[in-house]
Amino acid sequence: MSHESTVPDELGRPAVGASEVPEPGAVTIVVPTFNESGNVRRLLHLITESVPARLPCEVVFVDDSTDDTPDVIREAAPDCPFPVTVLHRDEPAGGLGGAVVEGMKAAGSDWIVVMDGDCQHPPSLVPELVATGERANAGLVVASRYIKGGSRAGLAGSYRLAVSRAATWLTKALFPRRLHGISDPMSGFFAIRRSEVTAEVLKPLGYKILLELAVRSRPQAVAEVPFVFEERFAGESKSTAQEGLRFLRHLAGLRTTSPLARMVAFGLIGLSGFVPNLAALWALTEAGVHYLPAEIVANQFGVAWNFLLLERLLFRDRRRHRHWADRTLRFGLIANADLVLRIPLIALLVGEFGLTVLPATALALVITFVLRFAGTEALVYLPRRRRTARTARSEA
Ligand SMILES: Nc1nc2c(ncn2[C@@H]2O[C@H](COP(=O)(O)OP(=O)(O)O)[C@@H](O)[C@H]2O)c(=O)[nH]1
Ligand SMILES: [Mg+2]
Repeated sequence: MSHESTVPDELGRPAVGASEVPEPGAVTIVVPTFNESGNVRRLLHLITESVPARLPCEVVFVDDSTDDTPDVIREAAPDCPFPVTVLHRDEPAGGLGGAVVEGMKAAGSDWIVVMDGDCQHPPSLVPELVATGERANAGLVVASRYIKGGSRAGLAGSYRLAVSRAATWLTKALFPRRLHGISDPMSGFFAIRRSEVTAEVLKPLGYKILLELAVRSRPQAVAEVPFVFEERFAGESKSTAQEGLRFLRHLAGLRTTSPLARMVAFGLIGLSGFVPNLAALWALTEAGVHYLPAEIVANQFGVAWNFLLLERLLFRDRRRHRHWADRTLRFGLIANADLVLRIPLIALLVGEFGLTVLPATALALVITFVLRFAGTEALVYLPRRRRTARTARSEA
């Protein structure tokens, strides 16, 4: 890898030739930076002090800064006894997660350690993370604030402490199996074997990179090493309340990748739709509307409620395949077809299959629910296959 490359190719990564065989037992330290000019010199100094004597290393900064962070790194690089690369991105695709993916693609060593650029993660731990991975034959080694010997001394204030604790608890509760043995899934400090960095790992990552790695493509063996989360050396944290909301949405997205989990979420949202439906029914009948038209109108309130929640929570990332008016119309039709279909279906179950009314109604509810879910997935939010062909034709 070149000593310094500031212009990545069009895929945003430097060319890594076949001749560049990674050194065995070496580490690539990937550092995402956003306006860390006050920290990077000290970080490189700390790495110089504690890593190369114990483990051959290179450092790859993936930088989205608007300040002079890349210049400061370039000035400090010649003093380092290891290669330092800066990949500056003018278009910071994917933010922090995108930056880590770029760094992993550029890494040339057997091991990759991801760490923050603000000196909250002690570089002296880098050789130990890798050594632990080698010893335990693990694919992933997490630096944890939550096991004996670790702490969150640097989390400024009880508010951030409480938020961090609640987020960790919620995350562990949502993924008990996948995160088994990972006490600190929100840690931004971890080592991963390059052989574990598959195409699945390199899919765009969101905000909490480690969490996503563990949930989506968890390596077979995982080890942990305690660490003390230090105070930030200089500058300000980029974490905001907005990032917190993004994280919650992200968590919902991760949790609902399997069709079964999505169906459960779809059902829960559907159940919540009873509230606006019944409220509207009550208001309309109170206002003197006959109950039959009131039922039909009230149903639209439930449908609208469900649609809004589904759009915001469940199908957030799949909205782009169709225009919003198209999605609204299709969803409205599917949701109302359900009402029209249910009575004939109950009649069929009772008349043809000899069920009594209650089981027939229950079965019809289940069948129409599954049909509604499948219909919504397939007819409202599935990518349209012929779309590219059609666009290409219309552009030609
Ligand atoms: N490349 C890149 N790095 C980022 C971005 N956002 C944050 N970072 C870096 O990610 C690391 C952690 O961010 P920080 O603000 O310290 O988060 P905190 O430790 O949770 O307060 C730091 O090195 C930041 O400079 C981003 O959008 N792009
Ligand atoms: Mg920080």
